[in-house]
Amino acid sequence: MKLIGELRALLGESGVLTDPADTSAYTKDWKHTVEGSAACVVRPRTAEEVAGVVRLASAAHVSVIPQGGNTGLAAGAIPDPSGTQIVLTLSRMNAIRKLDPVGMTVEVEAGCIVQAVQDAARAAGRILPVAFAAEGSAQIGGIVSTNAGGSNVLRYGMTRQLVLGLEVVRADGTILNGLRHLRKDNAGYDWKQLYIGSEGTLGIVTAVVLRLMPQPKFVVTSLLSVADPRAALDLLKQMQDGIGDVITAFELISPYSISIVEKHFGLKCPVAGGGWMVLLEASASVPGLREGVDEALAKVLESGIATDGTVAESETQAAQIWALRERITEAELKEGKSVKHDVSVPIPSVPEFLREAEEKLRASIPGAKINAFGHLGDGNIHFNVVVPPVTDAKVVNRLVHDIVALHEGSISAEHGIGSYRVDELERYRSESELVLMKQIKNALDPGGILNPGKVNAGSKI
Ligand code: 2HG
Ligand code: ZN
Repeated sequence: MKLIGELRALLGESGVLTDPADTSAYTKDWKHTVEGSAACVVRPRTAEEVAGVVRLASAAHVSVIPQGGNTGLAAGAIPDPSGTQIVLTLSRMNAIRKLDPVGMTVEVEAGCIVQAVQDAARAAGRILPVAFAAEGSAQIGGIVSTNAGGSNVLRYGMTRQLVLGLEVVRADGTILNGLRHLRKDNAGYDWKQLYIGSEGTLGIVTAVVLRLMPQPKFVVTSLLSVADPRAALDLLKQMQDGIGDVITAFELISPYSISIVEKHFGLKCPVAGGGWMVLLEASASVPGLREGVDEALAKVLESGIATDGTVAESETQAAQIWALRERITEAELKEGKSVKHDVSVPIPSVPEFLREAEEKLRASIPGAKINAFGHLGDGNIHFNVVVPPVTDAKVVNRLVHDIVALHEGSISAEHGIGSYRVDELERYRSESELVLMKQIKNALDPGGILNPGKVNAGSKI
C-alpha cells in the first residue's frame, strides 16, 4: 500500500505499526466485544505529524480513527473490520507543558494519562477534578473528545466545563490553535465546544488547556445503606439541604453490584444488610467539615432515611469504600455477557425509572441480572444487564431506552454514542436535531474521513 510508505516517510519506522501482534491492542475495545482491523496504527509525536497523517489519508481516501487510552465503553475508537482504516494513537504526545497554580490552568498534550495530570496538579496544591475508574489509563484527548463524566460531576461538571483551550487537527489537515488560558473569552463563536464530546468525528484533539481547582484539605467519605432508590433520593435531598455545597460525589450502588465486587475481588462491604448503598463524599478546606457531615448523617440515620452507615477514618478506609464502587465494571465483565445502558433521567425520576425498567426486564428476559449503579447526584444510572449468552442486546436496549424516553431522559449520559449506540441515537433524537448534527459533520469533515460510522447522526435521513 503506497500510503503506508508515505506514512513511514513522515513518521519514521517506529511511527507506523503494521504487524498484527503490535496492532491488535488498538483494534478491539476494552470489553473485547467489538473487534476491527486496521491497515496500520500510526503514532505521531506532534500536531504537525497528526496533520500530515490526516492530509495523506485524505488524499488517499482512507479514514482515520483517533484513539486515546482505549478505555471507552461505546466502541468509539475502534476501526471497522475492513482492514483499510488507520488508527491514530495520541499516546506518544504526552507532555505536560505548563501548569499555572495561580491562574489554575494546565496545558497538556492529548496523550497524557489522566492520572499523570491529576498527580501533577496535586503536587502543585491543585486538583484536576475528574474522577473515574479508568483514570489510570484514559488519556486527556479521549476524555475531552468524549466529554467524559465520572463521580465528581455533581460538584465540578463534565469534562466540557473544565476545558479552557483546545488545539485540534481539522479534517483538511490544518491545525486550529486555541490554546488559551483564559477564564473569560467571548470573542466570537466558542468553536471548541463542537469538538468536545464529538468523539473524534469532527477533528482530532492534540492539546488541551484545562481548569484546575483548589485542592480541598479535608475529605470525608461515607457509605450508607438505604431501603431502596427512593430512600436514596430522599437522602440526596436531605444532604443537599444540609451540606450541598461540599458534596463531591453521591453514588448509588445496587445490592447485586456489591455482591459481584465482593465475589470477584474478595472485598467486604463495611456496611452490613446487603441492601442498596450510597457512597457520599464531601470535601472542603475550611475546618469543621467532618463535624458538619457527622451532624447531617446523624439526622438521616435518626429519621430512618439511611438505615446504617460508616464514615472512613483513614485514607485506606476511604480507598476501600471507593474500591467497592470502582471495581463494579470489572466485576461485571467477569459475570459474563452484559448489555450496558448509560442513561440519564431527571433526578427525581430515577427511582421510578429503575422500578419500571426492572419490572419490564424481569418479565421479558428470564434470568437477567440487573447491575444498576451510578451517579445518582447527576441522574445518571448505569443500568447494565447481565444476560444469558443467547440474548439479543438490541432487544434489551430497546426495552430500557423506551422507558428512558418516557421519562425524557438520554440514552447516553456520559459514555457517548461510539459505534455501539448509533441506531439508538437515530431513534431517540428528533429529526431536526439529527439534521443539524449531520450538517455540522458535513461542514467540518466533508470527505467523511474522521472516525466514520461513529455517532453517525442523521445517516438515515
Ligand atoms: C462508572 O461509572 C463508569 O463506573 C463505567 O462510567 C460504567 O461499567 C459501566 O457501565
Ligand atoms: Zn459512570
